[in-house]
Amino acid sequence: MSATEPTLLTLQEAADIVGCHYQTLYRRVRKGEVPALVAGGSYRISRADLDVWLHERDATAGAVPQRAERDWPRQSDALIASLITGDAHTARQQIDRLVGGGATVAELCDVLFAPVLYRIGELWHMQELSIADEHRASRIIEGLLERASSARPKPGPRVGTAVVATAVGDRHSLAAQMVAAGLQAEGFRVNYLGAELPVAEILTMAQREHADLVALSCCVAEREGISEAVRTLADAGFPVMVGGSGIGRAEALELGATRYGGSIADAQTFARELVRNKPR
Ligand code: B12
Repeated sequence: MSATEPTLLTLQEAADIVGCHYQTLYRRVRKGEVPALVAGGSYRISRADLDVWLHERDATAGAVPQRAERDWPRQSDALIASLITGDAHTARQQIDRLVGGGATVAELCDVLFAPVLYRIGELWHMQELSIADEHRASRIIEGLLERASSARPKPGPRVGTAVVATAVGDRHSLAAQMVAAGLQAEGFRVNYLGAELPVAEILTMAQREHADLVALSCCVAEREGISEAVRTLADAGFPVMVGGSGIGRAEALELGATRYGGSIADAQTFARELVRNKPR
């Protein structure tokens, strides 16, 4: 290669540098967040572009997980193996070890649980896992998330109140549960409402609890529920944060969201900003 030729990395090579699973990077590339080009039928990322992206990412103090010291791809493989066999006990032990070693809730969600769920989805799509296998795996992850989230509660008074849900038409509660766990780890009092809630119910809860923030997760292409929810909550004056694999930044902002987040770390960054700017 000549000195002027850019170094092009495969997704796996770039993911190793970032310290995330290659599927996480793949998702960011697909969303246009990480610049990439297609060569020989697969994505390539220039080393220079990756360095710029990493620099910007790290400069936004915790906006996405810092480079992991842990071997997350290996952790993902181990967790997938436990989930596929329905071995909740081994999965719990793995999470206890990670939490004991200092892994944060955001890290677990963004670099372990989410990539593992995408993989489960792929296996399901390829009919290598049944619907029952997928349901069992989702249920085990719900339990792991609860466990990780209650392991190290943030001490001190609550810094704010949040309402977290998915809109009508979206049954994917797990991503919302991750947001709830992430905000709780930031010291928020979280009213987690689960999936598919009519907007009138979300609004009433937000008003009654004097919510500082409403977070909505969206994992589907269906738009009626999320559009109505964002519009109604924003019109009522609540900061509305939207995220999830079903929606991108531009669309979320167009619907009227105050902020878009692509990760649990993003949710936490916005929550911290809200607290900093809260009138005393
Ligand atoms: C598990 C699963 C289910 C479970 C959900 C269990 C549960 N309790 O959540 C069940 C079985 C219920 C289910 C049902 C269906 N599902 Co489904 N499901 C999945 C699967 C495998 C994983 C979803 C998940 O939890 N992902 C992990 C989350 C955490 O990832 P994420 O959304 O990217 O979230 C991360 C960030 O985006 C961010 N984030 C997320 N939300 C928010 C919010 C805020 C505010 C912020 C800041 C950040 C943030 O943080 C997270 C962590 O990093 C996906 C596959 C996939 N590729 O995701 C399909 C998938 C989402 N399902 C899909 C479909 C089609 C369905 C069904 C229609 C299937 C059917 N024919 O019945 C139904 C019903 C859908 C409905 N109406 O809601 C499609 C959606 C396609 C689309 N664009 O519409 C997918 C993508 C699978 C596919 N490739 O076709 N599903």
